[in-house]
Amino acid sequence: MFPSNFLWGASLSAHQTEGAVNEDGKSPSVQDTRPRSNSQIADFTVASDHYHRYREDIKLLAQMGAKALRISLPWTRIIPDGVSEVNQKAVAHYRNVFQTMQEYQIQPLVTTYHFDLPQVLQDQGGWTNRATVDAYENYVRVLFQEFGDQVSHWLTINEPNIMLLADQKILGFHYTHQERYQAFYNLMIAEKKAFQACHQLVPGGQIGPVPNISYVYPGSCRPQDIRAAATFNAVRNWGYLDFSVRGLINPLLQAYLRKTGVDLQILPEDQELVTHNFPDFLGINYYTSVTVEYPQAGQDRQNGISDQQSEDVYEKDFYKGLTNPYLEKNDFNWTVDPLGLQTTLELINDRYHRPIYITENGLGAYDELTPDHKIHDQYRIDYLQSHLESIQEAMVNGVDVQGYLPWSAIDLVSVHEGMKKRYGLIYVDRTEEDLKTLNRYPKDSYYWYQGVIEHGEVN
Ligand code: BGP
Repeated sequence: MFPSNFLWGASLSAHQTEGAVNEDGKSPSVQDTRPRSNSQIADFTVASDHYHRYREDIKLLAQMGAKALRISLPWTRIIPDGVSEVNQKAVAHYRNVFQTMQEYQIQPLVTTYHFDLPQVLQDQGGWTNRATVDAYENYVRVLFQEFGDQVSHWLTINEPNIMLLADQKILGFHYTHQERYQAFYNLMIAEKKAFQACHQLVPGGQIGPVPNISYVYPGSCRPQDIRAAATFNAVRNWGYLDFSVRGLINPLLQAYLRKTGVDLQILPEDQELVTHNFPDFLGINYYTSVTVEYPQAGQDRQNGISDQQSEDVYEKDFYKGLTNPYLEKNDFNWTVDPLGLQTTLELINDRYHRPIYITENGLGAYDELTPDHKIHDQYRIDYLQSHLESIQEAMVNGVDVQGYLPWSAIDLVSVHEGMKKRYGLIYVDRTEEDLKTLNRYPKDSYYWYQGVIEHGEVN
């Protein structure tokens, strides 16, 4: 049984759902401009039309029993030039969104920024330019002032680790190694400024980071493989959370940065900021696990940590991803590993001692709409059920998990695969090529989740 105050909900991001890219003063983000290699058609122009249909979506989620909804706010709508003028039309729109949630007794969890940096800022170097930190601080201060009376729970920056490590696929361009880690540092400083500003401006406000964490297995018990897994864990997972929660650069990440010749530009005033501003809780996005070994001579290939697929991971002299023979995969080659989630939660609890919200977890799949508008997604139910069972086990073992907000509330444009790959509890009737009706149809998983919420248990 989950506790009666457990925050059952679901998650979305702005650019993947809203559409309306040319409306109400929005400027282009790096997501609007990035080349979409494997999906030319399902761009973000219309997406799931959530900007116009948010009332309908919130109502459906309320009928499912949701007590919370995680959305993101688009910087490009709130401050279209990235740095100065606040767009009052956008502020009015999101005040209405939060008002609607309140009417349905749905608590918002709000991500300040989910992959969609204003293109105007990217043109000036994006996160490699320290001026972007100042622009972000100004932006979040606007958010806390405008919405602090409606939103108490904030999330800073969605998955900075994945955004940077999978730059080409997510952002549409490549950082050099030095740029990537300067961007990492600047993002982490930006996050600290958001902690500080939230605590100053939102009475009773709470804020947390939202990294993507994958459990990392060593390919064998060979010491070199253990070291490879430890380094990859630091680079992919702990580097971000250690900076955020402990205010330090993880020693294995330090070693990696030193060996790879990274020279971070750190300002003298950063130390004070970094060691005095901390999160109230952790948002954790979890989908999969990764297995790595130490790369043997002659195994050279292109460096990459391109997304959530173990086999893409490679960095000469550090780690090489491989298939874990003990685990199954989904249709998109992502390993399915609920026990990895339990272990991850227990480790995070041990390292950071903070309440946790699962802010993303879900199954991307090819859903098929039947002629009578049903989606029989037993595969998604199985995925969600097994992960919820793991969460429950972790909670029994003392981990303070406060809520579960699976990805995603409604179907949306997948970062990597457009509309082919669906995550929603609610189907959105469009294909890659055809906007069709954009009607919403609850899937079997929606009704299953409704039962889970109602009874507070998974079985
Ligand atoms: C996370 C992102 C989400 C979402 C999800 C699934 O990393 O925060 O925005 O897209 O991954 O990824 P994809 O759409 O590529 O399957």
